[in-house]
Amino acid sequence: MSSRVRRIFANIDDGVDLVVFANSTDPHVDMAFMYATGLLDGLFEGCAAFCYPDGGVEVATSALEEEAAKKSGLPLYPFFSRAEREAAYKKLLRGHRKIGLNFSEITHKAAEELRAFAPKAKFTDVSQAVMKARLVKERGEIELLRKAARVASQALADTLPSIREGRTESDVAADLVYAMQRRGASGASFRTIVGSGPNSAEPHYTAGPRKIRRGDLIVIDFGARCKLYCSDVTRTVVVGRPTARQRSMHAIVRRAQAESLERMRPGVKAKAVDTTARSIIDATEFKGRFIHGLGHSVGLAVHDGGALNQASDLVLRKDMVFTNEPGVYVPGFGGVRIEDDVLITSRGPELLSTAPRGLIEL
Ligand SMILES: [Mn+2]
Repeated sequence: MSSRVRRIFANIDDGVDLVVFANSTDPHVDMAFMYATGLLDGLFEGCAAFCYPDGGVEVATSALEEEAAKKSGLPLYPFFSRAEREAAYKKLLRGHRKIGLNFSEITHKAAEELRAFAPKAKFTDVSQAVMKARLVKERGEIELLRKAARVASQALADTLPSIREGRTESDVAADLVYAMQRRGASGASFRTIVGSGPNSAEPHYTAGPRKIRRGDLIVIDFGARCKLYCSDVTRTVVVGRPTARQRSMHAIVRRAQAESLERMRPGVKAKAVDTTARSIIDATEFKGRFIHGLGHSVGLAVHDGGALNQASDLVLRKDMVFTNEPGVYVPGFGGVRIEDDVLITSRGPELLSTAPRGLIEL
């Protein structure tokens, strides 16, 4: 993993001589720890990776995780007790003057602890450098993202036949997660969204006891996690025959996705991709109803750092992976969203998720 660590340091320009990724208790485990060590399973609560400018990495690990940590092939500093942990951290911090931390993920408490262990060192935020390094995926990462997207696409196909009038949103979400895990996912990459009828108009609704009714638009937003790598896919279905308005809503979102997808090539500004989708929707009766950004980077985290939105200054590069997920939401009526995971290649966009993109009628 030394190339990853060197890439992080290449994005830091102010004399940092050590970067520490320090985990607290789940869910406050920094995926940058997994990135820097290359570890693909284990929990590593209270553990830390110490990364050096030459690409070297050493791991302070609890005895509980020692067997898992060995898979990294990195030098390990196992600890059994709090006192041993403190001694290991102090030894690894000794002599370093400027220490980089991932301010986006480290807890305040963990940062304070490191300051106490190394009172003479200066601490600085390297979260931008970490984010930039993680944006560009390696071969192995792409294969895992491809698998996560494939598993999600297959799981949707498994689940669609069971979506019908009278079943609850929670029933459908449970079926989907079960199908993903049966197909090799370690779990869902985030809480599955099944928003039916009026609930489909809330972009981050989850799933509840509401029973599906005939004529409902249902937004299904879900993802698989394979060896920590995430997928994030959304499809919209209708139970029964869609109305003209439902059809036109879906057709507009689909066109916004198709045209913005074409722009997902190396050298194109992330903001411009968002603009393409947004201007299509804003030219219709659904003006102003696309109430979130077009997409986000996906990797070890579902929201992996980079964004396709109006605030982004990112330029797309080969081997980045983003979602493309335009949507329109009409309170009281319903919503439509179509989301795919897209790999940027020198030949253009490659769709990792494969589920059919049309309005699915059940
Ligand atoms: Mn998403």
